[in-house]
Amino acid sequence: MATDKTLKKKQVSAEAAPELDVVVVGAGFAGMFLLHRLRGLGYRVKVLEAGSDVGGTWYWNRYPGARCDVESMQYSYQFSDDLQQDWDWTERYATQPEIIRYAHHVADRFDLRRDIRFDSRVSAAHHDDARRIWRITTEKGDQFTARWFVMATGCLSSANMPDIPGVDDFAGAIYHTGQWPHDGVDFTGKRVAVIGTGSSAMQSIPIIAEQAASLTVFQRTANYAIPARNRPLDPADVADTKAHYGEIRAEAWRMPAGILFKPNDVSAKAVDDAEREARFEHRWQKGGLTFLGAFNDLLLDEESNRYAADFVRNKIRQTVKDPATAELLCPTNIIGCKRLCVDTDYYQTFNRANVSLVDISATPIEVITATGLRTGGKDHAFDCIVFATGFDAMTGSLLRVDIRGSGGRTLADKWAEGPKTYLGLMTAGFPNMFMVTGPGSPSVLTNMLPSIEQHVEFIADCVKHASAEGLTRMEAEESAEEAWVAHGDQVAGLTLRSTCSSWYIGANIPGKPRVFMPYIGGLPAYLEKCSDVVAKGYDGFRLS
Ligand code: N01
Repeated sequence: MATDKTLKKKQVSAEAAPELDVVVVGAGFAGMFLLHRLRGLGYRVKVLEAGSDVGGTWYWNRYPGARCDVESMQYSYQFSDDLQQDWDWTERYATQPEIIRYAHHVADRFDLRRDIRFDSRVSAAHHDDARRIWRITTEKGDQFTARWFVMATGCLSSANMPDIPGVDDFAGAIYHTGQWPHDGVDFTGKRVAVIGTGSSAMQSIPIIAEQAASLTVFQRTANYAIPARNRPLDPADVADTKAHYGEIRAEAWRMPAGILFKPNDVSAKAVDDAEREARFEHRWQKGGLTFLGAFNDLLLDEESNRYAADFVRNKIRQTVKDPATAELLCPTNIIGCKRLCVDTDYYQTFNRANVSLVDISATPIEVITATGLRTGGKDHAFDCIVFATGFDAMTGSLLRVDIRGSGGRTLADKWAEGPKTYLGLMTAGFPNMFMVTGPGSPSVLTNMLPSIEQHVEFIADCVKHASAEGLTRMEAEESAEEAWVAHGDQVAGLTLRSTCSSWYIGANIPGKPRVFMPYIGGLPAYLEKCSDVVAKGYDGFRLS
């Protein structure tokens, strides 16, 4: 016979039952895999996506030349061996159209779209403490309730549109690389301005320059780029990788960035000039981000870093014919402090007669006018302006949703001085809310696909564990969170990466707190910590 207590418990659970087990925000690679994994475990899941189809960052970033700078055979899911055996990448670095085709293939293959609501931007998510549920609202006014709420909104999804006066007065067309029109843009015969010289600019500038009548690049800070040396994949290499995918993936998990490559375990200061040059040259010829693995202390020691920076500056001077332009293109900061770029003919593009560079480091763009823009008191006329000005990284997409946790506290209030999380997965005071690759996790310092998969597996295990134990509330403990944040700050302080004005520390967004956001202790250390947490019964999390 049921006691009063058990009857009361039954009544509470009946009225508390939310319509869904999990609401996921975002149908990029994180949201897609979450849906597949959680649905496979029998949970009722709904994914809410602002775009009209899957793909996340690759859905929005369709600018000319957009491609991934992690090699395609590594920047792909590994949860399904059938999938990784069936799918054929065609180039060393996949283009955005090929990555989108892959995302569509995954959506079709696992029948994902039936549980994704597209064109549904989430505006608010409020936790109901009494019922232990989340109420999620979209901009259209649709409402959902769920026990668990996961923000799978990506690290670089909130486009940063600088607040330059006059944008609405411009008579021509304005584009942002991160919100590119789906039917493309034809720049033929146009006078084009590109603002910014980060990865998106460096990928798009060579292609826009081929089409445009003239292209003017407005540079605030020069950036380092290593040649991609992209090429079609050799079918024999693809077959070999597929035959050894398991071992290759396993080895990549042991690398600090989750990317398989052979780093040199020697200081740049421990070799003579000729050997140093030869090692840099070898990496330069191989191409890609692993240039920074030429020595083991390039991001730890300023002198070693200077050797690498000098090497790249010399390459720029050898490539760009006009000495004044070459000098402007030579970065002066620590190489690898801002995210290293990977390019195809970026520096060569400045040898074209229709391309010019304007240094705005000391003279910011004052105003956008009807006919162009003004900087340093000089007017420049354009038909199109391309903002390649990046993103409100890591926290932007989380904070633009009105998220309220326990007691109605807003996430914006909690993070007023910078994001605080436990493992980049949860933040104390926001029960049953997870983030995928949130601030405080290795995320953007790693190959995003494996990092996403690890978070999805962790989250799915939490949900499974809680339901198996009859628990309805899980949250990070404040003390565990504080210790993790302090550890993150401490390891960030050990590297040169935290020393410049990068988006890693929020420096690109006026007024944003300056905090090094990703966890820089390396993927293996992070994985070990996560395993340890689980082995100790979700140490640092409170379950009830
Ligand atoms: O953005 P960015 P992005 N006036 O922030 C300038 C990933 N990604 O879209 O350096 C004038 O790097 C700004 O100048 P400064 C990758 O992780 C990956 O290019 O702040 N200029 C900078 O030059 C990458 O790091 C791929 O002084 C202004 C540029 O705009 C991240 O996305 C491809 C300005 C912004 O550069 C972001 O890259 C593309 C202003 N008011 C992107 N505001 C892959 O290959 C900003 N700038 C995987």
